[in-house]
Amino acid sequence: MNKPLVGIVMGSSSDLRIGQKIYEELKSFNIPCEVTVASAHRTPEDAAKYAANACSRGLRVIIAVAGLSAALPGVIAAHTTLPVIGVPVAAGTLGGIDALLAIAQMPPGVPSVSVGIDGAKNAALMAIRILALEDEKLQKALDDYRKKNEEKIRNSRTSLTG
Ligand code: RP5
Repeated sequence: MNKPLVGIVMGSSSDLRIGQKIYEELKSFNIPCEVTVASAHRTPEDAAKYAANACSRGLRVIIAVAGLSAALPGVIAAHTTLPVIGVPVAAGTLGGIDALLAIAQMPPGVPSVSVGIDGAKNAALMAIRILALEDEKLQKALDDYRKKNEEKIRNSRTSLTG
């Protein structure tokens, strides 16, 4: 089995509905990946250790999935120089806005980027774009994907006029 290139870290097993979608999207491009649970607040040492060892284990991108006061992507970013993509989860009373802001509003020097709330698909696709920078075959797969999407949109035009 190939060594994972993308690490999906979730703040809780309750984030699995998002983690699973990311995993499936990555798998549809044959990207080796792994899924882990480590919480920035409940198991902070585990989260820090995961991030600190990620690069030397061969990971190239980390996708951190968390809801509520989502510190996980930031904590991961604080312990690695790998690109960190945060996925804010619609958990709790604020519907994910809290997590979105927590991920996006990182202090200068410690970047984590955020996709939209519950944005599993785009998180996976962004990770794939990063990997494709050094992988021509993957770049070609992304081009094919984009063309297929174009076709889908064109074919979905309605015939309503007037
Ligand atoms: C966050 O709190 C997790 O990422 C999850 O989205 C949310 C709720 O966690 P649980 O109480 O379901 O474990 O840390």
